[in-house]
Amino acid sequence: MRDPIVAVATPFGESAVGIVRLSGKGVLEIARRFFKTKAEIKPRYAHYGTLLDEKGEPLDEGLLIYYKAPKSYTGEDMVEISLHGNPLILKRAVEVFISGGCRLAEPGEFTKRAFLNGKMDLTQAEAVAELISAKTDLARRVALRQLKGELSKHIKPLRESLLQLLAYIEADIEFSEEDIPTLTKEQVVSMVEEVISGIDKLLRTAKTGKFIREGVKLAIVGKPNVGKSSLFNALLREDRAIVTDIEGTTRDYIEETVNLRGIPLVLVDTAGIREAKDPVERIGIERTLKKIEEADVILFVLDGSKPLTEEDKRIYEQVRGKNLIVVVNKTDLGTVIPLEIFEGHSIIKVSALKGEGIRNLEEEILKRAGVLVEDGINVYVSVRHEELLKKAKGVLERFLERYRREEVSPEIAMLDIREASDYLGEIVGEITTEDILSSIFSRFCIGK
Ligand SMILES: Nc1nc2c(ncn2[C@@H]2O[C@H](COP(=O)(O)OP(=O)(O)O)[C@@H](O)[C@H]2O)c(=O)[nH]1
Ligand SMILES: [Mg+2]
Repeated sequence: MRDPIVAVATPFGESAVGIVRLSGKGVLEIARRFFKTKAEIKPRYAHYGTLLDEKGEPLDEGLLIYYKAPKSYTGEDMVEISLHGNPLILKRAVEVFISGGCRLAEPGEFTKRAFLNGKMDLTQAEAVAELISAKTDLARRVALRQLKGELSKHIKPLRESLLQLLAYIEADIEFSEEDIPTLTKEQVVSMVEEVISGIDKLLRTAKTGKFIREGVKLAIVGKPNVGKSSLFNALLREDRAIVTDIEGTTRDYIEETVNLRGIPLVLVDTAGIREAKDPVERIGIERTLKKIEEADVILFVLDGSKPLTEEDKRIYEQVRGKNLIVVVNKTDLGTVIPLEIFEGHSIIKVSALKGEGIRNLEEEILKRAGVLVEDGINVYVSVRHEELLKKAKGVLERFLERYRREEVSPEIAMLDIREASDYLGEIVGEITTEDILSSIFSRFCIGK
């Protein structure tokens, strides 16, 4: 068991209850010194008692639960004490346990220990952080499935296949003189191809995975007065941005997030792009251009009730190469604008003022972003997983190409297959280094 650590597990602020948790060697003895109960402390029972400070003065009263290793979150002896949720009390309680021999836990250290003690694999540990930070119900469901090991269930068989292949090749090298069953060339190729196709299936979830976790970034652009802020408000279903008929009302961008069927839409209402003399507006326009760069989808808004202007065309030239939806607004005033030049783009007609066509637009946004929610697969890989999957796939493809041309010796084949299987192992944490772990767990907060 590792050295005893302590941290507050609940958020800072006044609340009904606040929890201090301890994990590691000797935590029960440390807790007993300061927490006085009538009865003997038994594992998995709630014990009412009084927490004393370093001088033996009562600090608070609360409930203590002891979890005996290995049946605890971290796999070590753990103690959780529920006190009144006052930050002062919780801070003092931590100090008391530090005086008793604990040290303050690092960010994510409880979960890191759970991983190191084999209570969960790396994808599950990552899911803990995602479950806590999930912003939509879909994000929560995805995180929970990953926490239950669903992603590992997809990764591990792929790695197993590669390890099996490795064993065959190894046997081939060692016993090449003897008469033992080996794989035919076709069998090797089909095994590797199957692994690649399994990897592809997971890779296809990466984009949606990123959207579920981070949201789809949308920039609303167009010349002044076409109704960008009105559209922003209509999508938010809230009057957030200021709408007037004065050009240049929105001088800086405004950003808000709305939940669209489980996908966070990060909406950016931008300042109209135009030649501005006002320095404030000019800065706003520069910042707008940056938001356009970062956007996954751009809503290019036109006033459909008026003819197209040079200004519209100029803005169109700036954004036409991007992932674009042409939004023809103010349909309640009739549509006179010519749309031929936008052929090839999605065109959606709306009235931001009346809220018409907004649902259509939402559907189109998900489609243009490439969100893929139900596809028979119920896991969505993260950016870290995606990188490793791509590396594994790259190695396997290079291997196959040379293997087909009979350019690989069994020794080289072993190196390639081993490399690919190590990348997959890194996803679930069967292969890890201290660097990998600290980059993952440092993103957690203290007490997790
Ligand atoms: N009739 C009508 N007027 C609209 C519509 N959308 C916006 N407007 C009006 O157009 C003007 C400019 O709107 P605003 O959203 O501030 O445009 P922005 O400068 O592009 O942000 C305001 O007077 C809005 O009320 C619409 O769909 N129909
Ligand atoms: Mg505006």
